[in-house]
Amino acid sequence: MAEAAALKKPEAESEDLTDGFNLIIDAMKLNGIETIYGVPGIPITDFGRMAQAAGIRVLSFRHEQNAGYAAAIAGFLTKKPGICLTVSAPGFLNGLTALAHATTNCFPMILISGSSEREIVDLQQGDYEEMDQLAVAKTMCKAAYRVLHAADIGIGFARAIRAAVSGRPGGVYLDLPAKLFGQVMNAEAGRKSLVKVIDAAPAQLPAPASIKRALDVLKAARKPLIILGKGAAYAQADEAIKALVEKSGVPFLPMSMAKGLLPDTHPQCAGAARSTVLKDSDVVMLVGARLNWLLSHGKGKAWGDAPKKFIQVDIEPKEMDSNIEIVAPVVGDIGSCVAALLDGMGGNWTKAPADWMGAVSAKREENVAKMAPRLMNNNNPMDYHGALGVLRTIVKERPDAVLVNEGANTLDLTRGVIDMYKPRKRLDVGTWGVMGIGMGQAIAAAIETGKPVLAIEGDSAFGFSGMEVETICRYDLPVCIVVFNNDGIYRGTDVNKAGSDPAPTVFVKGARYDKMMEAFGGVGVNATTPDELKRAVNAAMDSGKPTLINAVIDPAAGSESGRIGNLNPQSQLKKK
Ligand code: ADP
Ligand code: TPW
Ligand code: MG
Repeated sequence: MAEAAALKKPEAESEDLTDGFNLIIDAMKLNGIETIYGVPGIPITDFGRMAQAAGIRVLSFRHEQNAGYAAAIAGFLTKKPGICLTVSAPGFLNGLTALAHATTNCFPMILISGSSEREIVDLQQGDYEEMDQLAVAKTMCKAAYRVLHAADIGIGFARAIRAAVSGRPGGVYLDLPAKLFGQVMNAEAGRKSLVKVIDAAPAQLPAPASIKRALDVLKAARKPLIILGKGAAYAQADEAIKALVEKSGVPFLPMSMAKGLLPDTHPQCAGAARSTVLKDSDVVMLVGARLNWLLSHGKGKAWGDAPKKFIQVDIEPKEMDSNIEIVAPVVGDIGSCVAALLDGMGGNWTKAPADWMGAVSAKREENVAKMAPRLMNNNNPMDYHGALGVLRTIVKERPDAVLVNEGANTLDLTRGVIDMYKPRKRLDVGTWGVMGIGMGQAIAAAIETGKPVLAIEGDSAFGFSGMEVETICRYDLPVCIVVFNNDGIYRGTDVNKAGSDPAPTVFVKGARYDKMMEAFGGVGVNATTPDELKRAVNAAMDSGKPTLINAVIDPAAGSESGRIGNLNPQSQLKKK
């Protein structure tokens, strides 16, 4: 039937017509999609122009991967699917990394890609940018769809939106062949074919028995711990989560992107006592956090010898027992689950033992005190702690700013040093520890939140998306990039013992990344001391002008792979 409608010839000159271009735009607008991140080209150039003319914000990037990372993080920030739009084969492939990243991180995103003629692609006759994109995408995302007929555009978008945001959010691929855009159909029939998605991510209520089971386990705990993950940040159930933490009196540990969900300065925050709480706790309640490598799979040295029971709150039932036994699975959306837990706790819940919270606080104070003098150092050349000491204060004074962060030492030390005060203000490399998210995230954060962005970038990390400084200048976004320039990956001190090529981990010594920003009309600053850094960042945050500060860091200050050097395989052969 859809086919018949699509192929129907216009009956008379006067018939009111629409086409694929317009129906796609209408389907997006009907569903509140206001922004597209992408790169133009055949077959989507005109579509981008028309979408812009129709009031959709179309942000044009320099590389699809960065547009994809922007869309992925827009999904995290808004709970609506972030849209990335690419051209066929190579553009599609450039966007695919970000689609896989979105799926891995449980961010809702739709990668929309134009594609070549099906008849030619399927016979492998060598069309322009030929590729069976749908088949390639399928393994990288939660769902993948192709729309062949204009009359199916409405349903195609409805399916893509639902797949992206319902249940465990993730990446969706939507394949739009070139021919679809120009397909003409009756305007009234077209209008009727569109679908406004009702309740795209329906609440998923936990079973009452699962709530009782979880509370029984929690009640019996002597040393309970709550771990908040980025799923909890995504859920936007901020007040309920705060109430759960405070009512229970349980120390909480935020995963990287959950920092700020409750302030890192909250009296129950165990961020600065991480190893102690992992080792000594007896009951651990995971809320929107997976027991993957980032939590040592819930076992081994990091978790100590004390026997532990795990409660897990997650929307994905298959996540339970993924690494170790979960004695109290609570399956549902976090908002509903936390509300049910609070309800079950009633009016006179006994808080977690005070001596446990006291021991955690003592450890935390001890660690904070140990770190304090390092953050005030004025070493020349500047080291990570000296630089981060001033950035930490700036973030404290500007809690609404969004912090984007990637690198190795630059990532691990920033995460540890800089306290966050509000939910969803820290964006970073996520589950994969991927380099390259920086500029895409910075751009999307500025666009989606309207707040200033501070991107703290390793010099290697920055290089993966550095060309987008032009995009930042073009759209005049309030983004301040600080490149921690230590001349390389981990350290700038490696030497090649066998020849004249530089060692694989080092870059041009004394490079001036600030000049890249100046090339496009932004502000560039070279900062060699914490004082210079502080002045430059404050000026950037006040002015809102695109700024890049080349923060010169001692090339010898970092360590191999930052905090995760232990994951590097070691040769068992004796070194010669
Ligand atoms: P982190 O890296 O911060 O530990 P993960 O990405 O490993 O976080 O885990 C996030 C978890 O949150 C995923 O298992 C996902 O299924 C879950 N999740 C995401 N959104 C929701 C939601 N609205 N309700 C419940 N669980 C959610
Ligand atoms: C897509 C491997 C992990 S961290 C890193 C690389 C290349 C860069 C570290 O250097 P940087 O930080 O940013 O200068 P610093 O402060 O330690 O010097 N490719 C991808 N992702 C990852 N994670 C890598 C490579 C890697
Ligand atoms: Mg570096």
